[in-house]
Amino acid sequence: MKLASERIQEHNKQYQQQHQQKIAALLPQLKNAEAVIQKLTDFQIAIPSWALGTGGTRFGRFSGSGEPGNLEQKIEDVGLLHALNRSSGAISLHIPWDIPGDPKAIQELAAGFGLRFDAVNSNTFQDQPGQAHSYKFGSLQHTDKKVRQQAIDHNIEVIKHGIALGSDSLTVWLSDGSCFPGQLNFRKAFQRTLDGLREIYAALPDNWKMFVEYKAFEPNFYSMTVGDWGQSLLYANKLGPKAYTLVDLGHHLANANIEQIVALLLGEGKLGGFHFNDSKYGDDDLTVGSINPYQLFLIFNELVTGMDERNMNHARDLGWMIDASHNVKDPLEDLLQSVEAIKIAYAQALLVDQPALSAAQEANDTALAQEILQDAYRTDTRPLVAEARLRAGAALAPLRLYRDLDARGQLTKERGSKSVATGL
Ligand code: PSV
Ligand code: MN
Repeated sequence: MKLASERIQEHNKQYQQQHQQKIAALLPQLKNAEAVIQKLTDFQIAIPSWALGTGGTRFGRFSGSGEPGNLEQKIEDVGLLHALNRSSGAISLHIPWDIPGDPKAIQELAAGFGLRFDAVNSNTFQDQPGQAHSYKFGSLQHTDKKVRQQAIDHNIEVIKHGIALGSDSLTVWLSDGSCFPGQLNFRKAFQRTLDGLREIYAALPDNWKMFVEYKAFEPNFYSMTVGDWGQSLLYANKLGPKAYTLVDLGHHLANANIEQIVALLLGEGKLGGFHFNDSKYGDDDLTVGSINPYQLFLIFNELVTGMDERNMNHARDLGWMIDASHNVKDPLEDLLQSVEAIKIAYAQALLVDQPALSAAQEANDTALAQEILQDAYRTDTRPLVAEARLRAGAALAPLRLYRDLDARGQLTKERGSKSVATGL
């Protein structure tokens, strides 16, 4: 479904006056509004190809309608999101869920929507039909060399798909681990995994990055071989300068201080990328910002200061991606909400008076430090985010326009009510 720019202009005309009032009230309160708006315009968040259909839990999946049935349709969906918000200018593919048949044609299709290809993701956490060896007892950690080799070969294959699409990073998430004490020799599992990652690392083109994603639990509930940021950092440090840790917000034990983890990884120059989502109990894959927006803001505060200290480009130097599963909401609506929540938190973090915060910290003025942070957090940054969208030619209220267009109805007419997307 293509969205004509006239339709966006028509929508913006309708909400222009309301928006002008809000932005006019906010701007005089801010010192750096123009710089913030520019940063918001530049900041793009990649959409995972597996989040465009309805997800599920192990108890079932209640599919929606008009879901994308192939990679082309997934790209069209991300194109629609990007037309609405001009903030979702990249797509991340999971192989083999989304193998591009004709990479050149796929790249052209994506470019037509203004999209590039973000990190490619390998999958050694499921057995595929016809696969020679099973990953039931792990992939890179496996006791059998043949299984490990199969997992290495798969990752190298994924890199090749990525090269053909113009991607420049590989995300490796391993579900390897154990379910019961005694099942696994931890040190051997670590060493085998490291050896496998080294072979994959050796196949990376010079300009590529490898992201090592960690997860504390699931599917193995006793130990995970890349279970936390410490383990991921160990691998990344041993692998070399192209390897980084990837933080998925849902992959921590409850109440983990993620902002501190982010600060330290950035300080070490080893934070590579992000998977945004939110959770109440575990890896619930809920819409980012829907449960704990303050934590999201605190994370962004560390990201902004940490990146600034290292002279990093906020938009380009880390991989930004959503990784969520949409069980009850329309996935496209959920993704619009996710991007909005990320940008609101980013804008709030850009408003923190960093010199004042730093002075309060040095003076051990705890109350003042909290005031400074919360002052920024309690600023309604939505008009700034909307202004950035307006200037980029996107919709002032993307979700409202999506509904006014009856986009899901249109997609259902085109694709039918029973199409089920590959992925989660
Ligand atoms: C695992 O829970 C994960 O976060 C990894 O990023 C996977 O690639 C993705 O979800 C899809 O299952
Ligand atoms: Mn993830």
